[in-house]
Amino acid sequence: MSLASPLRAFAAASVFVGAAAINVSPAHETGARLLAPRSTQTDTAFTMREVMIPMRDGVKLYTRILVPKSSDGPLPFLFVRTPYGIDGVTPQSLPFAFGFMVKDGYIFVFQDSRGKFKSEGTFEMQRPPRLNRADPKAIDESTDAFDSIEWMLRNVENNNGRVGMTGVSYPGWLAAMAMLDPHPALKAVSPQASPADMWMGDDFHHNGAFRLSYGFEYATMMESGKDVENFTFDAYDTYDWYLRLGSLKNVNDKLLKGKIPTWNDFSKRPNYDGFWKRQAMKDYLTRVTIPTLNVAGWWDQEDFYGPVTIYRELEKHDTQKLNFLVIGPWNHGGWMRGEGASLGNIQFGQPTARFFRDSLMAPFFNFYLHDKGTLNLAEATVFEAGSNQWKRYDSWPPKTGTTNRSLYFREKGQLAFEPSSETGPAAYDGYVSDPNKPVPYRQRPIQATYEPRGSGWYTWLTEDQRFVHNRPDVLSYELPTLESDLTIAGDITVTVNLATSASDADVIVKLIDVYPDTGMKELKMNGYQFMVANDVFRARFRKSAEKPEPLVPGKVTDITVDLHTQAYTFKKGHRVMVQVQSSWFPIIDRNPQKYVPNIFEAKESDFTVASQKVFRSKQYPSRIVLPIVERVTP
Ligand code: PG9
Repeated sequence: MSLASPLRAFAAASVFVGAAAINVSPAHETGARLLAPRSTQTDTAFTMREVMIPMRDGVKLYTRILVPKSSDGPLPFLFVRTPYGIDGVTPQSLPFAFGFMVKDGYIFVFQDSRGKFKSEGTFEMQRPPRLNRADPKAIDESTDAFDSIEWMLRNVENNNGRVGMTGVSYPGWLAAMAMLDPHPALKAVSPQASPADMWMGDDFHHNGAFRLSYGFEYATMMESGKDVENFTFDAYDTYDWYLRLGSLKNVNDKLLKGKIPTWNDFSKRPNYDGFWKRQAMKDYLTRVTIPTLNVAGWWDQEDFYGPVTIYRELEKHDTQKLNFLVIGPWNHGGWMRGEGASLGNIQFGQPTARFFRDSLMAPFFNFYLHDKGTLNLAEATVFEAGSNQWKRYDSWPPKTGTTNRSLYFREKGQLAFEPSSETGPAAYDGYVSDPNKPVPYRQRPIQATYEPRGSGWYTWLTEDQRFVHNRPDVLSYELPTLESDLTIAGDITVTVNLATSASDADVIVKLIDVYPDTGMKELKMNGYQFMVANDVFRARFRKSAEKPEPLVPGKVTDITVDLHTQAYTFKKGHRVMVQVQSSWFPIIDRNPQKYVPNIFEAKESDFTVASQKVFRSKQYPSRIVLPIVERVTP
């Protein structure tokens, strides 16, 4: 186990699609493919300038400016800021990634964000907005964007005075931050897969449950040096590695020795305190002055909560109708590469990513930065998987046309629209949750997140859930086979009435589409269990995210899990399934199940086997609430 890694990240493609493209071989479904050295062409349509742009505090940021060699008139800028390195951005590589916009005419600008790669200054993970706004030298990501734009307008010839910003994930967040104190020339922004709240629902925690493998691997990758460096594991199956690691105390005691600031923040701040709140975007999203195209992927393994939350928060203030949402059937950044006709084993029947780039993103920027074309963009453009159709909505979630209906957990593993009439203490399903044998979140072996020789990370949300179905520590409930299509559109919640023998518990709930047992074109798709929505809730936070509280052993407690939002058709002949479990390892750290104030300081002896009872009685009805689309009778 060593922190220093011989693997130097190949960060080129990540400029375009977030960290997902770091250290991946071109054989994988990533942006690397877009930048593969397909061309030895030296005659390109762009000239490139490399500059160090001075910020208000004197720090200089390394920036590449790609100017088209010919244009009919002044051009707008398209500006991307990133912590992942911009060495891969060249006149040769640009058309592979941004070809769909090159044709419209842009001056493309890419910048290493503060403290990373060739930029000066200090990197701070998701630096919160500056506190002292009166201080002319105070900086944050918003001022860095502002100062860069000011410099570009003055120093790059033939610009039309307008700037657009975009980016996926961290670069998407940097684009969103630029909107806080926007430069007046910033005329359109598309934050894509931007995190919004790292404690509530994005990369590092979900509802306070710590995303162990991602948090550890990302923090060490970003903060071991000025570039990005992968942590070297001495095991191929990181499930084993994290289990052997034991208590999270060992991370600093044995490995990091306090050298990774973000890990120190994780371990000192397990609850939703001022640190996480100051970093979260919610409180800053109080006005919409710039047209904003928010983009999310239904099966984004990193940041789905973020873009949907940013859209919803902005929407509260969108009096001029400038705020738009697109959600497609993609993993993290999947809309910016390839065709998007499938993800893992799931087929969507059409090139959804290409459609997004050509028909939504390019026209959005063309309209606001060039005054060209008409903008035929719906408030929300949403891909309904299952029926495999794009749908246009006036609001998201839809305000009309759906009814929230409960599906109740019932005896013998059934789901039903009718609640149970059973009473008494025996109306439950039980299982034993053993923190020493946690349920894997994806099929083992679980390669490191950004394992350069290939990792199942990118598509794990689409994996067949049969690999855990019928494990003794996973409960499953199913509706009978559907006699007609069942479509959902909107927000999903689950309430689990749980009694545990211990004093803390994780509740993981998965909504699953079970494909027909026979008749699928591909044999392996017969009976496939495809996860449509999911999340984890750490029971200690049921009453307050700020002040966790133990559970009372044996007492039935209702735990509500937000499964976020979906548009999906469960087809006739399929079945609706819900699975419940208490561990999801190592994406979620092991809950010791014995309540301790800070799980990062748990002792080995705190990890306790727990008996869980999920109630399904009249008094304690566990249920999932689905936004079912009303059928229009002809
Ligand atoms: N999911 C990555 C990330 C973004 C922001 C903060 C931390 C991680 C990324 O792909 O950039």
